[in-house]
Amino acid sequence: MGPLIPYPVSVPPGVSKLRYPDVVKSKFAPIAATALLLTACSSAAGETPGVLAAEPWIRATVGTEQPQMTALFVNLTNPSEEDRILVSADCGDVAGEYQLHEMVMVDGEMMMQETEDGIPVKAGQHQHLAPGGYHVMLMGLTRELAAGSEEIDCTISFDDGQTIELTAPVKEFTEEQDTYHTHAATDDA
Ligand SMILES: [Cu+2]
Repeated sequence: MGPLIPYPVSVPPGVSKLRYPDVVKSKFAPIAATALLLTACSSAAGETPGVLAAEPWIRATVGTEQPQMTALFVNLTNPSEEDRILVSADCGDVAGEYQLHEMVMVDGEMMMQETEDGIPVKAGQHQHLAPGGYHVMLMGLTRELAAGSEEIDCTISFDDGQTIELTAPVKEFTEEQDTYHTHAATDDA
């Protein structure tokens, strides 16, 4: 468990209050099908399906308050009947250290810290790594990341040994992210 760190992302009011659909519904299928940036580690036929990952992105650092750190965000779905835990992430030499972070409120301030036991992806549910929530922290960045400048290959690993390779474009954090989630939640209601 690391120290508390001020959250470097300016989160628009209300973002942390967004409610995402918790249960995987058939309606999610078309969304997942469009997310072909990912390559799930294949499992033999008959085995429990692995976690799915969609829409990975890394926040641009140009012009931010703490350009030495940023975060990887991705939408995870666990279609299986077993809880899974995201236990590690690695995007190569772009950062010196990778941590899984959670948000905590301290005296009304949003802070982040390393999670004690990874990031849970419960059976039959989504887990959105998004600004204001769980994220993969990239610390000790070795270069500046401008929006649209590159796509970074990352590998995320789960407690059962599954790994997923992601190609995460560098993007600005915009309200587009929230709009997408707001619509998804509304559509699902
Ligand atoms: Cu963090």
